[in-house]
Amino acid sequence: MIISNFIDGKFTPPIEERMMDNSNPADGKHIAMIPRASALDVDAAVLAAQRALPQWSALSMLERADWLDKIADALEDIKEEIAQTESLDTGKPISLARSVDATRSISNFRFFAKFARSQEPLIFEMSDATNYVHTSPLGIVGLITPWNLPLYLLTWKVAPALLMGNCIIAKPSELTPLTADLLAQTMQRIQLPAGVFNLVHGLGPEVGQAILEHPEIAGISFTGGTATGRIVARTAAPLFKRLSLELGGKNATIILDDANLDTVVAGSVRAAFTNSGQVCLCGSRILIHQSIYDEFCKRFVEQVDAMKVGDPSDESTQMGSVISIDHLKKIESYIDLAIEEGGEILSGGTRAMTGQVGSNPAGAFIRPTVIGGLNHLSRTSTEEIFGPVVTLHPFATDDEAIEMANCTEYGLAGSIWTEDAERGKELAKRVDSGIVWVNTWLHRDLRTPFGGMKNSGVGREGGRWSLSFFSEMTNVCVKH
Ligand code: TXE
Repeated sequence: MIISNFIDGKFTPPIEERMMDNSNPADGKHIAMIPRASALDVDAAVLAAQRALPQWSALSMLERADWLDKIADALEDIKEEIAQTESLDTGKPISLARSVDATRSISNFRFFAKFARSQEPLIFEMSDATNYVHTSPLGIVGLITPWNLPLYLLTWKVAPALLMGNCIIAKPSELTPLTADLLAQTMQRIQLPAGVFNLVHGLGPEVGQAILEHPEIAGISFTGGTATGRIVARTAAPLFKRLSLELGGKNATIILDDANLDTVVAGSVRAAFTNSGQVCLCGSRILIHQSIYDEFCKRFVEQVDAMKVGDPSDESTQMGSVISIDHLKKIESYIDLAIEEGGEILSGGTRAMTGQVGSNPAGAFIRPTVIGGLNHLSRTSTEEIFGPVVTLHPFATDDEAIEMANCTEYGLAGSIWTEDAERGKELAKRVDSGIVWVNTWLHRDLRTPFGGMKNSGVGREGGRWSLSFFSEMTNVCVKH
């Protein structure tokens, strides 16, 4: 398979003709050649976007909402292909690719279309004047996305950006370019006006950097690692670009003394190991009240030991591979570090795996890993590993749990488990994170603000926060 950029409504090879390899992390096999594009391709995409902008931005928001529904309908037709492709490109289980990646990519478009139709004009009356808030698009926006939830995170940005009348230059992760290509094919099939959605494939420091630096790109929405987020901020801020940064996390799952262990164990396993722990929201530190620590550990380890790791295409697989052998080595280096820091491996810790694909040494498989006995301030317990590794820590009081939850540089998400919802709700306000779930995890209402505090990011997306990120506002005050 050979993938091209999508610029001005056409699939075009990179101007400098450089290509690179894309492979399946579950078996190391080649899948596709993809463009290693350059700043020249970004320039071409920006020119196409500039030509498309006047007509696209002149449509009403409701007309653009109809386009979002058209995109959703067309993605619905290829839903199974999206799931299969995402599973192949990322090594995630097909069941997860269906239920999360394919389903939510479509619902991102549906949600923003419906949300647009519920918007009321913003009008503020004074005794002697009326204020009308007029929104216009930012213009051309750059969307840079990671490999863990490739189409899901891209469409989360594409849908509101289109709705508000912007034209897009998108760059998916070079590790997982395939479903973005399916999205481009979809845009072509439904005849979205040429130049409104452009896709440029390539490396972060090349194409990504060119997007950040391009003077005609007015806003950047970035999801990725905190270290890359720093580069994005450093490059884009002096150009006064609008910036949204969704970065890493090291989220705490807090289990209070009154929690119901039957539901908590399954919930915390899911929070820890969904997508091989490669979700920025994953609960990778589990803080447990000391009165139930031993019982929780026993039951948690039993469930983790029983998890089926293996062939992503097998319907019964619970955990597939991680994203690459390089990433696997990074995860293993953290397991070595944990042992150096005095930790005890309670489950996993090895490449051992089950299933046919797993037996291929080129597959990036690792068992879900549980580590006890570490200080909560150790490096393993505070740095983002972004893999299937959790650390367990006992605490004595609610205050201590909060202090431990807030002890990292991150502040993205967390969950609190208790039979007393009111107690959970009050405690949640003391967790320095953008999102806290009580007795659940990754339960998303797309109207709510999504984003992080501290080094987990800048700004919020979701619902009206996405609409305002992707638009400029003019307040028109008319004297009576
Ligand atoms: O992400 P990068 P990587 C974390 C996780 C992971 C680490 C590194 O800890 O181990 O980040 O992962 C593009 N200018 N998360 O290296 O580099 C890049 O091409 C512009 C957390 O894969 O941040 C890709 O499209 N763009 C996370 C995107 O940035 C640049 C999800 C993200 O890649 C660029 C993924 C540059 N100079 C990793 N350099 C989350 N929070 O969900 C790279 N890119």
